[in-house]
Amino acid sequence: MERTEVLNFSGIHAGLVLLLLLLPGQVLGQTAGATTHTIFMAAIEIKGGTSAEKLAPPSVNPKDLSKGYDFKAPGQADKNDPKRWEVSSYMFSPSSVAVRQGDTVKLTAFVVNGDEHHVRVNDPDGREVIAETKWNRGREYQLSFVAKKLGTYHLTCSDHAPTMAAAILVLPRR
Ligand SMILES: [Cu+2]
Repeated sequence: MERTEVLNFSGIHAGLVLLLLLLPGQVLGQTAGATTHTIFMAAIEIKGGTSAEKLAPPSVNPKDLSKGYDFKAPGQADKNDPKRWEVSSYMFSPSSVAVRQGDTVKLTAFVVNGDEHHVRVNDPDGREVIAETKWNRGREYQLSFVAKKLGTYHLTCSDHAPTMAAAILVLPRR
């Protein structure tokens, strides 16, 4: 009987200790300070192609839709296969990431495709240019900023606009 009471007391005690240990963690989780997000991004080019025998080339030249698209008509794509046509598109991968307001975005970008990309990062209301620089193939670049404003920070490449772009979505802190 006495032993059971001791056990019960210990059980309550252990529960209290556990609660005290967990509570600050939960409170901290809700009001935690800003963190740093290390994001690895690559500038890439995706390609596709087929034969005009299988599918007619597009009636609208993809180059007219975006500077980031390329189109090689039958005869241009492959001299040994005059019916082949090809398309390609430059992009950032990943093309969207989410952080919370006040967090630091530490972007590391590696250029796999394209010799040159003139990139720019704009804040959500377009008032502030966070960065404006040139990225070359085979090089890795670092870009760091604090996501002060809610909304979407835009990373764009003027050489392959408007489709070579990435969005850094800034959510409110909980
Ligand atoms: Cu580009």
